[in-house]
Amino acid sequence: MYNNNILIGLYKKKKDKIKNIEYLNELEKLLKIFNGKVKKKILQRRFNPNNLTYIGKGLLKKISIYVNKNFIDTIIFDDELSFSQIKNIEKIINCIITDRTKLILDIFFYKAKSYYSKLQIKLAQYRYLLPRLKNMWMHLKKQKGGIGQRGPGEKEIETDKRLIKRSIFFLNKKLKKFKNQLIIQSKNRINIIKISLIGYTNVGKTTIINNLIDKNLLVDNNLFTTLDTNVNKFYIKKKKFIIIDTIGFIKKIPTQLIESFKSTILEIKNSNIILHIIDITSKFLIDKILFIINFLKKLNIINKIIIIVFNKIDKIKKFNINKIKNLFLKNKNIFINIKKKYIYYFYKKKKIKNKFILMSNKNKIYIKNLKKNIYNEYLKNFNKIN
Ligand SMILES: Nc1nc2c(ncn2[C@@H]2O[C@H](COP(=O)(O)OP(=O)(O)OP(=O)(O)O)[C@@H](O)[C@H]2O)c(=O)[nH]1
Ligand SMILES: [Mg+2]
Repeated sequence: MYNNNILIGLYKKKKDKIKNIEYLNELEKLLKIFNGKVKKKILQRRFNPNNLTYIGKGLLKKISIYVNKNFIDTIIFDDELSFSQIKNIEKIINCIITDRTKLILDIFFYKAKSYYSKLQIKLAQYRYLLPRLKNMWMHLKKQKGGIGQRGPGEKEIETDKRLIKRSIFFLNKKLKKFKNQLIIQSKNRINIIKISLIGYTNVGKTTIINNLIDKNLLVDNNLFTTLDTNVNKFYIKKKKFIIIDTIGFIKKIPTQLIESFKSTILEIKNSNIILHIIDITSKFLIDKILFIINFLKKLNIINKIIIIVFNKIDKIKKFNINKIKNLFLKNKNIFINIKKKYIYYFYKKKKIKNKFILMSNKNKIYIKNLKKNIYNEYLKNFNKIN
């Protein structure tokens, strides 16, 4: 599986095409984790996915010929497929049919190291599997024709379903225990300022932490390098801070994962300062910023101090701040005041103001700048604590 792959996605309007090509490029980067090769990327223009086969049957038939000629073992669709879509496509094409969600879950499973992240991922995998098993049962029932008749395989599916439900129950129980431990831990840390780093995967979150506190946490030019929330302490002017590295975001993140990673989210919720890290060189920058802002909104993490950090500025050849400003001007929801170093966005018609800083991990001066900003925020807001 995942050796020779074809990637398939959709786009609605002409203007969406580039963005959707980028999604496929992202899938290609994800496959690198398994050393998988991409033999073909296909984008079809349609308003909605076909209920039965996601893309049109004609195109599927063409792909089928290509699959047989080029030893393709897996086709990955950019959106989550239903059980019946997979079954229908499998009738036309002779290889493994899967989707972005399954690929991300497989990567998390492959890379998770700590006991608890393994539990969280197991839970996400079972959540992905359960509705599919239910459908598998319906599928067999239809094949058999009669209601009440039990065919071969049904019993096994029933048993699997029961086993999975039981596993979900026990995993939830174990994770609840873990969450309670976290709540106690964070109560014990009430006098310590907690900073969470959040952002898209590969933007440099872990590198920033390594530079700030002289650590040697794993950093790589790959997606999803950090899969365990990392809590580290450090001092600025003898004041103790805790800094938390979190799992990177990705567009179309599987809902099963969000559900399972509640304890990670709790760490973000309990932070006093959030550093929202952005790779200034990434494509569709505003899109990614809005995606994270919306995510925070959904979790009701909105009235926090958020410092937006534009990282990797050493990679921009000629650093042109106005270029960035123009990028923001195009968007009604979010804009930037370069002189005052603020980013604004709207939430329920209320203007939210966040500080921003520009930095690069190649330059210690910027790290000092970051430390200074963190400390200033602390002084402004947490004098009461002491
Ligand atoms: N040029 C340049 N590269 C950087 C900078 N900061 C980080 N990087 C590189 O970006 C890549 C990703 O860095 P990480 O720190 O692993 O990124 P991350 O956000 O922790 O990624 P995940 O753990 O996957 O979410 C690495 O190859 C870093 O060396 C920077 O300021 N400039
Ligand atoms: Mg990391």
